[in-house]
Amino acid sequence: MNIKIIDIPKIERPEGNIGVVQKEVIPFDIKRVYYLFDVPSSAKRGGHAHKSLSQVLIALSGSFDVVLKDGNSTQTITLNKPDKGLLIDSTIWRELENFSSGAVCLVLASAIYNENDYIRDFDEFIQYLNNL
Ligand code: T46
Repeated sequence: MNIKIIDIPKIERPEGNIGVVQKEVIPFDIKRVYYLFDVPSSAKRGGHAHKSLSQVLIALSGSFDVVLKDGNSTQTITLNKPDKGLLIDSTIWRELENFSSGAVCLVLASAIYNENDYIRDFDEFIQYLNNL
């Protein structure tokens, strides 16, 4: 599956740490940054794939699970460290769930928001993969 955990360089000090996301750490030019916060623990986010967008998800605070499907296999990754980023390439179905209290999901994206890039129906996603 076209996903990868990226180590975010950190500067550690007794008085606290700094995570530094410089351009060489991310395999695309960052065109948009957004974040999910105040997500109820019962909520599910995502439930879609992107035709061309790549993204890196970082749990800046708290934890949540990312369920990933590429049409052949399913993988669940728990994000709970602010110095780990999950790279999700295009054409991967994602669902985000089990958000802890106070969780913040930072997303670095390779393009500005475009609803036409979304596939929000799973059957349509499988059909899209079969036609690639
Ligand atoms: C993803 C997961 C991790 C915008 O207008 N601009 C934006 O940049 C975004 C991200 C969303 N929106 C609008 C579109 C919808 O009307 O906000 C509404 C909720 O978006 P969505 O249902 O796509 O939100 P999530 O949390 O399910 O998914 C988002 C990203 O869309 C998606 O790419 O991977 O976060």
